[in-house]
Amino acid sequence: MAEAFEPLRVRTLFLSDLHLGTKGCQAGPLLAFLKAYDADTIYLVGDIVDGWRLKSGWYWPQAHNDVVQKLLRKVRKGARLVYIPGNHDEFLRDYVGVTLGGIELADHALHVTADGKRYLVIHGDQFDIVVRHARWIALLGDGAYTAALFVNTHLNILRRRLGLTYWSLSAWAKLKVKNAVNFISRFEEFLASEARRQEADGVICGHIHHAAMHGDFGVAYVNTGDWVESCTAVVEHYDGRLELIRWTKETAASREPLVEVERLAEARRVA
Ligand SMILES: [Mn+2]
Repeated sequence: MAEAFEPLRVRTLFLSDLHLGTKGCQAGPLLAFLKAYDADTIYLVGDIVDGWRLKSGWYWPQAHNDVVQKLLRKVRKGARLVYIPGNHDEFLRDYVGVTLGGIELADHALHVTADGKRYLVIHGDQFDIVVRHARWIALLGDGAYTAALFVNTHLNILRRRLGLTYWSLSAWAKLKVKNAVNFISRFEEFLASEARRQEADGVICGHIHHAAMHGDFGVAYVNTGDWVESCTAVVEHYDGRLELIRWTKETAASREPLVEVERLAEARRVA
């Protein structure tokens, strides 16, 4: 069905939070999406394979294999694939800097769009502690920010060594529903400020399973969302325009993949 029409070719494809290896992963719609889009460069922005879940019980149906095969086929056909591990696939962080079977593993990346905008591409879990303790860190200043980033990384390495599960900001925020909106905007604000710190025009991240594209915090904030709940992805067209795509049954059926077009708000660069 979906194979009957040519995939739409885009310059770049950004996907995150697929959580392959869990029952939550919507592999069917994801496969349909991957058939509908082809890209020169593909960024996998973390939590692609859920290592934490796999450890406590193997769940790997054929559909999950199909997704992996589809991605590898794109690489064989010439696509550049950059895999930026997240907290659920952090076992891959040991291989950062390595190229495995044509797949580049990186901690984060700097992507330059066709129109010359520079984007920091990063999963985002690195900021969990910073976001959670934002008030204290603001009071304590710059050193506290760097310290919190350090603690965040090392605390989770320690938890992994102790065989504990990853402490997840997004899961925690969801439990505290009335605060969730607060956490989302704080996360967005920190990611935006990190982009500014690295002198980028914006950030493209994942982690909190909340797709978004705006310039509310001075630089462009782009979150690819996830393939557990929302089935969203971000594409860059050949003119450098970024688009957030929400893949629905209707999109797949209509053969017109671009349902929801959210123009990137012109980022107000803070001088
Ligand atoms: Mn994550």
